[in-house]
Amino acid sequence: MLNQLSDSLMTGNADAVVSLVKQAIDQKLDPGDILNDGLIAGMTVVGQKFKSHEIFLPDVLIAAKAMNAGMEVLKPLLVNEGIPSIGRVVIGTVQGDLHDIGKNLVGIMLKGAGFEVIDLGKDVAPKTFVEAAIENEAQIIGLSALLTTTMPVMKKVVTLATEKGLTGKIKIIIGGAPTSIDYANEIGADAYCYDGINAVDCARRILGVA
Ligand code: B1M
Repeated sequence: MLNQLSDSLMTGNADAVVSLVKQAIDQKLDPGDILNDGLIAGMTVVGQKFKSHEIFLPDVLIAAKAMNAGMEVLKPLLVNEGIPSIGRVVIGTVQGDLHDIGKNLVGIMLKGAGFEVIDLGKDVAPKTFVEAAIENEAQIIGLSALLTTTMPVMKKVVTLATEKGLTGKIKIIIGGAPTSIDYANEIGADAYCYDGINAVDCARRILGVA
């Protein structure tokens, strides 16, 4: 069933994706497996095919829509509503970057772990991140970038936060396929997180939550 789910995502068949996610849930498959082995597995192949010019941007776009439709169905199982907040995170995809699927997932994982998440969306300017973090008294700013060309915006956020005297008060975590621990160190971010689960670990560690 998860292979069928991946295949439906690759062809951008949102109706089939929604229906298969519902069936997988009904059959008590683990939500993490549905996400990783079904939805993310399919999207990984889409990325590979796009890179090798087997498919084109509109195909990627409809696959992304199907992915979002599937994630909407899965979301309630990944988020525990009503548990007390253990910290506040302002999250967004950096300016110039429209990739928000991974960022959305990270937000879902953080919420599921008990963080309050303020999602600024995609294409977010450095100033907006910093102002939102101050206004909302967030402890963490989470930055996502999927393009090598938008990674430098992360440095701009770190620089602006430093200029505003926020060093040590608000921690900055980064993630997204082209980023790395080395890049986090280079720009002075507080942590690099590999995926949503790792982002939860990073955020917990940063706030000293067991
Ligand atoms: Co684009 N795109 N895209 N794309 N796209 C990539 C990223 C690319 C790698 C494809 C490729 O060439 N193989 C390539 C980037 C190359 C590079 O810079 N090195 C690329 C390109 C080139 C482009 C355009 C420039 C194409 C064009 O116009 N010619 C264009 C740019 C538009 C823009 O942003 N300004 C573009 C557009 C698009 C769509 C709009 C069509 C669509 C995005 C739709 C959307 O997000 N709403 C899209 C998609 C879907 C992809 C791929 C296929 C899939 C991305 C995705 O959603 N993955 C992608 C190829 C790939 O990554 N395999 C590709 C699934 C998601 C769950 O994973 O986003 O990696 P990911 O998130 C992970 C981790 O990275 C991490 O955790 C997440 C969960 O595990 N993570 C964090 C992410 N953020 C984090 C933050 C954290 C912690 C962890 O803490 C705060």
